[in-house]
Order: sequence, then C-alpha cells, then structure tokens
Amino acid sequence: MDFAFFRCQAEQQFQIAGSMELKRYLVARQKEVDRALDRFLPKESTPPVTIHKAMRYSLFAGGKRLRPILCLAAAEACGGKISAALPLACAVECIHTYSLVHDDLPSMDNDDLRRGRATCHKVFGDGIAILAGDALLTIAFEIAANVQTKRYDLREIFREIATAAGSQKLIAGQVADLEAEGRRINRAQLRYIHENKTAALLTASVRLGAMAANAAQKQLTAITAFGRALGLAFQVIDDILDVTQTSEKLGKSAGKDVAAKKATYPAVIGLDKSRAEARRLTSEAHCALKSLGESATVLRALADYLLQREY
Ligand code: GRG
Repeated sequence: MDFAFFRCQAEQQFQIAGSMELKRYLVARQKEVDRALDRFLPKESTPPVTIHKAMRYSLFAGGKRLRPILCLAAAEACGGKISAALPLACAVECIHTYSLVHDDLPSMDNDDLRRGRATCHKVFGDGIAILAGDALLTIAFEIAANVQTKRYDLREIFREIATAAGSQKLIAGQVADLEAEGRRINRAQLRYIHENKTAALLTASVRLGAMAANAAQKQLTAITAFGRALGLAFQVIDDILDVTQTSEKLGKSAGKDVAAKKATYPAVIGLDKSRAEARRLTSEAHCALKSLGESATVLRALADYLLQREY
C-alpha cells in the first residue's frame, strides 16, 4: 500500500484559551485522526473480510484518540506540522486498540463492554479478536513506515514503537498487572505497573510526535519528561474514575478493578491521596514543558483537561 499521496486536510491552528476552545480542538483533531485511520486501514470489503471488519469494529468504536492527539500536539510544540506526524499518530492508536482488544479477552480481563459497545471477542469470537489485535499491532508498523523525517531515521522510529509495545514496557506492565491480581502490592510495584502498562505508550506517543517534527535533543528530553508525568497522571485518574463513575459514563465496565482485586491507586493509597497524586503529576508535566514556552500551550491544556476528565 502506498500512502505517500496522503496529506492532512487542514493544518488548522488553534488558540487554546478556555475549555470550549480545547473541546473544539479535540473534536477537530479526532476527526483528522479518524479520516487518516480510515485511509490507512484496509476496507471492510477487503478479503479476508472478517478480520478487516473486526479491526475496524474496534478501531472505530469511539475511542477518545488521546494518544494520537498528544502525538500531533507534541509535533506542533516542537515546531512541526501535524501532517508530518499523522502516520505515527495513527500507528500508536492501532497499538493502543490492539492492547484493549487483547486485554478484554476472557483469558485476560474478560470484559464485555469497551468504548460503549460489545467487546471485539463478544462480536467476532475469541479467535478473530486475537487475530484482529495481532493485525492492529502489525499494521502500526506498516502505517508508521509512511513517516518522513530528517533528523530521525525509520529504524529509530520503529525501535521507539517496538520498545514501547514490547516485553519490557506495555507487555511488562500487563504481566505485572496480571500477577498482582488479588495480592497486596506496595506503591513502588504499583508505579511499575502504571509506568509500563500506561505511561510507556503515552510517552512514546509524544516522543514520536516530537521525532516527526525533527525535534532537537533538548526538546525531545522535555517532551519525554512531560509524557512520563502525564502518562502516570492519566492512569491514576483512570483508577479513580473506575471507582467514582458509572459504566454508562465510562463506556466500559466500572468497578471492575475492585471486583477483580486489581492493583490501583485508590486501593493502595486511598481516594484522596490518589487525587492529590494526580494533581502533583500534572504539575510535574507542566514543569517539564517550561523550556518549550508558548508552543506547548496545547500540551499544557491537554494535561489540565485530562486531570478534570470524567470518562
Ligand atoms: C494486552 C499487551 C496488552 C496490554 C493491555 C491497555 C491495557 C494493557 C489494559 C487495559 C486496561 C487499562 C486500565 C489500561 C491502561 C491504559 C488505559 C487507561 C486505557 C484506556 O485508555 P483510554 O481511556 O481509552 O484512552 P479510549 O477507549 O478512549 O481509547
């Protein structure tokens, strides 16, 4: 497949001055990402149709597109164009969706609801859901291969993606999470799970955006520190929402962490301390962006938005 013809439809500039502007920004970027994903993914009618239907079913189920939006915003913060970062933004969303499809399987979290609808294996069966996850992981690299950068070559980009999704990051977090079920773990062990299961892919998302923008080393270092703090804050908030929100609001089964005796921040340090920790990590994310000045306004607004999110 040749995606070289693909160009972003609008290099729309936003002034983020309040929550309404940010909402408008998010909707515009979500549409941009959805259009690009639609171009990159094989059509449902492409044989074998079952697998392409299953991949599209999960990918277009109404996810927030947070990781791709962060990737695009990081590219802008480093002086790049979102069109240059779009293949990498789509690649991280494919990896994220693969991890959700596999996480929902009966042999993992055994969930019936994701993104407000029946999980992939409930609709297509376990076998096709496993293959849809595999295919989403694989196509991420095919899509990422469309990126054109000067400072970073494709090997570095692929290494970045493979490391974040691999056995010492995303999968390491999932392994530790599975092994912690029903056991008492301490705060350091919990942080290890969250750093790998959640923060690694969020960090890679912003780093890839910066790399697509040919970021200088100093910019990449700032973006990396931002990604780590934001990624951890995101998971602490996710843990809080699991105990404070309904399934309808979340679009996934609420209260699942408690029922499955999962290692979460509220379980280990309590709800109030978890909220304080999320605020502390968000301000750490802000500090990391200091050297980027005005160009990182959107990233700052996104960090604040995520702290206040309700789903
Ligand atoms: C199966 C290798 C493998 C990993 C699974 C993604 C994951 C690891 C587990 C799912 C459960 C969980 C709490 C993951 C942490 C990351 C997270 C909060 C995912 C949900 O991300 P959102 O809220 O989801 O961005 P949407 O649907 O909006 O994209």
